[in-house]
Amino acid sequence: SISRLLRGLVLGVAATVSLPALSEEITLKYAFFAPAGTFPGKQMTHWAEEVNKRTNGKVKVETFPGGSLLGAREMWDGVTMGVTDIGLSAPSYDPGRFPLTSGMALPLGFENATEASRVLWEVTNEFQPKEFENFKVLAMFTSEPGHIQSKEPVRNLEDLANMRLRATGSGVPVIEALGGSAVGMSMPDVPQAVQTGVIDGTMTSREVLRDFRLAENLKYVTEYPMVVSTFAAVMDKKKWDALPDDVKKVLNELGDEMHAWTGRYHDEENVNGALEWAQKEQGLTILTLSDEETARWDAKMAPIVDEWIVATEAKGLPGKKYIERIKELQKQ
Ligand code: 3IO
Repeated sequence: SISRLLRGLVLGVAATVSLPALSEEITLKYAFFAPAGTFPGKQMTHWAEEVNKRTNGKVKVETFPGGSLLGAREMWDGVTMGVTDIGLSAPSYDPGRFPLTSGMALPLGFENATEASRVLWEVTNEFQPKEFENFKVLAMFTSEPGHIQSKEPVRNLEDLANMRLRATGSGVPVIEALGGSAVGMSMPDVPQAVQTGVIDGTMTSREVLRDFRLAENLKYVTEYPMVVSTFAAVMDKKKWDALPDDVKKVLNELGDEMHAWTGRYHDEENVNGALEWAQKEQGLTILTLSDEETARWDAKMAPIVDEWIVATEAKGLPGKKYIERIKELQKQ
């Protein structure tokens, strides 16, 4: 991955050197760590096409999906170093780097990606978290709340006790609170980890059953929505500042639209389509928890938010206000 970073750096420098004067055509490189056919990848393609259309062809966006330029955890530094102009990655993979935004990936009872994506965009604009200070945030959105997807059925906490489940960085404490053992890894690494038996399942949004073909091995979903994953598409602040005003205006307008576009696509087509496919073609079983069992799970989740507030305030960050505002915005 160092060699990939170096290769990317060389490509990036070459692209920077050949950047035309700003009155001319502008080409922006946009990197993402997972395949173009996944929902964040579709979001990237849609953004690229809209930018080209709305600037009357003046801005071209060259996309690099599938980690061809940068992997998930390399993305942020890759943007700063100029390996890519724009990078899309998941702040929820790295709560230490994005301490305030990690509050969005707590068990807060989001209904779906459309709601959580709107709230994420609004709290980010309102709080302007310091963790993004060197970046211009071009778009943000979330996945739907993650569900346990497993080889063996999970019907109660006892079933979870000896399971190794993959989670994002923010999802680790959630799986641990339920008594499971959590393994953090990036989404593209999950299919192989499932096939080789490194993990018994994953806690993720459910479209991955189709988009990463996980339903071939994971035959059970437990109907208990947990935490969303957050995504941000960012550009280096200095590079943003150098863009012409008319281009900035187009990108700002599009930024305001992307959370709703992506949330709708993910909730209505992506997840539903995947669940139908997995049930019909792969024999997926969806398990519901009894009311009594749901109450046990809810009780395990309850302290997580308060613990996060205490830890975040101790870092000198407005964790309490951030969560209060999220709860207000959820009602709107
Ligand atoms: C994700 C990342 C890349 C492509 C598709 C995806 N669906 C959900 C995620 C985020 C993630 O890793 C997770 O567990 O929620």
